[in-house]
Amino acid sequence: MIADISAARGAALAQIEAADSLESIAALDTQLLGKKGSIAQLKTKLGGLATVDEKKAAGQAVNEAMQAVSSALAARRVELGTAATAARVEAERLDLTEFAVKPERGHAHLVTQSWERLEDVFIGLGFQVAEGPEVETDWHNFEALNMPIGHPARGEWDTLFLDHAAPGEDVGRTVLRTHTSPVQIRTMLSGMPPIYIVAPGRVFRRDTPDATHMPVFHQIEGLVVDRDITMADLAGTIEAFTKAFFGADFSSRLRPSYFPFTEPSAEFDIQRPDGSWLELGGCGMVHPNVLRHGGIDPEEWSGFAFGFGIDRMAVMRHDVADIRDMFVNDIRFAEQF
Ligand code: FA5
Repeated sequence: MIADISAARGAALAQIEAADSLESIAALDTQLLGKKGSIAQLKTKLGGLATVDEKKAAGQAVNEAMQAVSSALAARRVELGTAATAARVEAERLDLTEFAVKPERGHAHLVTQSWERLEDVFIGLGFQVAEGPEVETDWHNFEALNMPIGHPARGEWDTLFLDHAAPGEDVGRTVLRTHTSPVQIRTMLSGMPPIYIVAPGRVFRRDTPDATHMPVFHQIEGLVVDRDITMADLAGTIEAFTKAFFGADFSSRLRPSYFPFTEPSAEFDIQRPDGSWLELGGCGMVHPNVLRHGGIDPEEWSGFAFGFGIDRMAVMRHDVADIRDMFVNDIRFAEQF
């Protein structure tokens, strides 16, 4: 009898140990401790024992077994309950760490970066930043720049006119500025020399987009008007700018050229450390007629001016094969710079 009780107790404890959920513990509770449970069933056999001592010993063994099973059930219930809670907490956990990670930040477009760096470098060289309107009068864009109506050089700039020609005139009087040079005139008219300004801005031409041309692009203009300004000041300024902007191992050169608003005129190129030359823009000594249109006496003052394409410079500098990539806003392109 004692051996049976001990066997039943052992089997029950093993079942409890093997239970892997709170549901199976609940089932075992009824099954093992209920009236029809294996141990309770042994109780019914106590009456058949021969002696009082035997009955007593067996009764005690049954009670002890019941108690052992009961506390094993309770212990396993706590164990499984803790595991279930932990699993639920893990499953319901909100991952807030993404807010601790810094969100990815964008950055300025290559054109904007170049524009801002150009301003910084010229401010470092003692220039101030000026600006003018994108919608310009024909007078500021051409005439004051020594290109009267009918001047053949007007054809160099494929102009977008905003109004029709008045009767008896060949062209309209309002244009989308074809270059930043009209800011020269506006600056001269708004104050007296000395003038040391740069004017970055958007310009427009009736150019068909291709690998090196856009109908809307950006230029930066420079204008210096002071006493005794010479071509040497122009060359020195271009050289100082080249080294400050591109690096000490870059240099510059001027090549003779023609612009109606400068005399003499030049193209300026920069030389890369590998020896190759890049054509950057135009420059020259401000034409006396332009100074006069700006209300400045060319007998007393002289000056130089320069202008170049910001986008064109940026694509050359970064070896971008097609200038149109600068305007498509493809993130895969933009994020490289
Ligand atoms: C001018 O526009 C003159 N105003 C520059 C100047 C200023 C000369 C002051 C003398 C004194 P040009 O048309 O060459 O010049 O244009 C200057 C630069 O603008 C070019 O060298 C090129 O870098 C850029 N550019 C011209 N057309 C385009 C275009 N369609 N797309 C992109 N960049 C252009």
